[in-house]
Amino acid sequence: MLVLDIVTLFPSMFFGPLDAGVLGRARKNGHVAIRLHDLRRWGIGRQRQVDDTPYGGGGGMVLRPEPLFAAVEWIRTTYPAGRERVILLSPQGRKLRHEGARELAALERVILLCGRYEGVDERVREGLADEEMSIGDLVLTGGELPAMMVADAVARFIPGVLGQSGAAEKESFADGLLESPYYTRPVEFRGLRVPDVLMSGDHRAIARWRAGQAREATRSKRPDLLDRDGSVTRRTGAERREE
Ligand code: 4HQ
Repeated sequence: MLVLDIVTLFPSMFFGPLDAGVLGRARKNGHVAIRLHDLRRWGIGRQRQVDDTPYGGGGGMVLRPEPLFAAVEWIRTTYPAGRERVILLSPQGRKLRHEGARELAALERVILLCGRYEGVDERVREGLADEEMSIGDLVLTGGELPAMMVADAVARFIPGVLGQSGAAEKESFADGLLESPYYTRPVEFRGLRVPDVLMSGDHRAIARWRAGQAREATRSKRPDLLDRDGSVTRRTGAERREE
């Protein structure tokens, strides 16, 4: 079982989103455990202070290092774990991707640190986090929503979390292409028909059609996933642009 220890100033943000659907069921079934830790608990002094003004000026507030270090140390002492990783959610991090989520799912424990305000004291990066992870090139008000995205994406890779459909579905993304379109009943809706091939019962023809649709969807919507010759190599956008 994978354990996610999430350190945050806003634990209540996680109530609800993690309880519903596939992730909620995975937690109930014991495939994944999520523990929330209120950073305020390790705040400094009578005010339980967790933030302060940045040295050198510039305005805004920065999370102090001590509460974050104390939180991680408390988690480690209270719940010892073997293979673990400490991840700081930050726009400076490596982008969260399918493969990255798969990697994390193989660990015993992941500690997710959610920042707020202008960010965290640099010493958290230097001496506490094993890596930084970003959910995309945009700025959010905190690391909580990104942490939920990590939790959701990682849970899908834990055996038993997805049913039979899941195994096949992972396969289809593993080829690096977008998925082909899906249709269900009715056969005709407001003049739009389900492609005949899908109702032909010819499984080889259906597989061929789907492969062609997947390639075409990828070419038109996400050409960045393809090489110049139209082939798929599993590389990041940055790696591809460097060529
Ligand atoms: N943050 N991917 C937390 C992000 C972010 C992202 C901005 C992280 C604010 C305090 N996190 N700081 N993008 O926008 O992970």
